[in-house]
Amino acid sequence: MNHTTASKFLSYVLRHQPESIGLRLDVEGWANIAELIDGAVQHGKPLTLELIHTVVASNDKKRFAISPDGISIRAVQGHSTATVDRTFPEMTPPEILYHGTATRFMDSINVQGLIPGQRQYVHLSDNIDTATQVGKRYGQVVILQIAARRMYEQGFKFFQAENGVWLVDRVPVEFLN
Ligand code: HQG
Repeated sequence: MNHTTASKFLSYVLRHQPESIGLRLDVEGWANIAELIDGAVQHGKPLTLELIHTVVASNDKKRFAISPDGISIRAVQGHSTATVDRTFPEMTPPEILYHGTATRFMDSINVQGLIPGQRQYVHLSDNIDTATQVGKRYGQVVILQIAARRMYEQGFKFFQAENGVWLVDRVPVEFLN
């Protein structure tokens, strides 16, 4: 398994489908690393401890974290599996946050605002570069400016994951620009 394959596999089992390899995640998203490796190997994915450590250390977006005792691993955000309900620190957002999306979603977004889709939160970033990378995955990119501070002042809760990604339940149309 090369790095990219291993990273995608970790995203898949630690965010979306742990049951695909018989893995259990706790409510904070933690998986036992030994169980993860066993489950992977039993399902034909030759994952090793060394590969896991390399992927975690070199991951561009710091998607994964290993517990201080080295026993467990989790994805820091991006979950869709209902077994995980992480607590994130609630934070005061900056004036503006960004969301990158694709032109083909805009008709719907202009009616519904931003909704989480399969994931548990709408993901926002504090910089246009990241938002551009995120939006490009789905087609012709559109960068939306979110009046985050105004939302916060009106009672919306904002959370920030350890890797800097901002999370909110939804963004109504009136806060989009
Ligand atoms: C769009 C990746 C229609 C939304 C990224 C997005 C991110 C709507 C798509 C993280 C909509 C959901 C999350 C509405 C939102 N109508 N479409 N009302 N509201 N959408 O992948 O934010 O690389 O679940 O704009 O880097 O793109 O995996 O969310 O295009 O940080 O670590 O529905 O995933 O991180 O797509 O990406 P996603 P996202 P990783």
